[in-house]
Amino acid sequence: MKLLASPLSPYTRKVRIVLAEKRMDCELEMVDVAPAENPVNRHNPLGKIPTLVLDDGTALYDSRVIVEFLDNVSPFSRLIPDDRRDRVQVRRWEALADGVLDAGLLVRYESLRDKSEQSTAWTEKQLARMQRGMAQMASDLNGRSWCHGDRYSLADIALGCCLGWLAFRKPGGLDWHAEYPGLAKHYAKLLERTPFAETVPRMPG
Ligand SMILES: N[C@@H](CCC(=O)N[C@@H](CS)C(=O)NCC(=O)O)C(=O)O
Repeated sequence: MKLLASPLSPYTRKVRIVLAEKRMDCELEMVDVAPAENPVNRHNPLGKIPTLVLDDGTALYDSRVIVEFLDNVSPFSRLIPDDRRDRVQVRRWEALADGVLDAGLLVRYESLRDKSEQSTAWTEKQLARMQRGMAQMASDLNGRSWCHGDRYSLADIALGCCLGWLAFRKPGGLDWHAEYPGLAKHYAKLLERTPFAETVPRMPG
C-alpha cells in the first residue's frame, strides 16, 4: 500500500505515527496538493492528503478512516478500544483535535491570500473556534496520564499532532504552551515516546 502524503501535514503525521506504532510498512509518496490539478485527484476526488492507496487500487480517506483501517488490519498495539463507550470517547478526542487543526489550517490558508481578499471576521471566527477547542482539550486532559483511560491511544496521537502543528505554524500567534501548561506537559511526554517523535519530521516542542 502507498500513502499519499506531505511532510508537514498534521493529518498525515497522525497516520504515520499509527503506522509506526503498529509496526506496519507503507510506501510514502510525497505530493503537492496546492495546485487544483494534483496527483491525488485521481485517487481521492477531494484532492486531499492523507490518502491511502491499497494494493488493489482502492483509495481510503480521510485520516480518520485510514487510522481505523490500519488499527483493524493488525491486532498489534491497538489504538482504538474495542469497548463501544471507550471507542466513542477516543474518537471524540480525535474529532476535537482534528477540528482545532481544521480551524488552524483555515486561518493559515486565509493568511496566504492576497491581503485585500482576507476577511478579519472569518479569521476571528476560526481563531475563536480554535481557542474553545484548546480550552476543551485542556479541561478534558486535566492532569490525566493519557487522554482516555489508563493507556496511550489514538486520542493522544491526535492531540499530539494537533499541538505539534500549532507550535509549528502558530496560527493567529497562538502561544498554547504558556496558556495551557497541562497540554504542554502532555506534549513533552508524547515527544519522548518512540515512535511518536522519531518517525516523522520533528515539529517544535
Ligand atoms: N479531514 C481530513 C483533512 C485533510 C486535509 O485537510 N489535508 C490538507 C493538508 S494538511 C489538504 O490536503 N489540503 C489541501 C486542500 O485543502 O486543498 C483528514 O483528516 O484527512
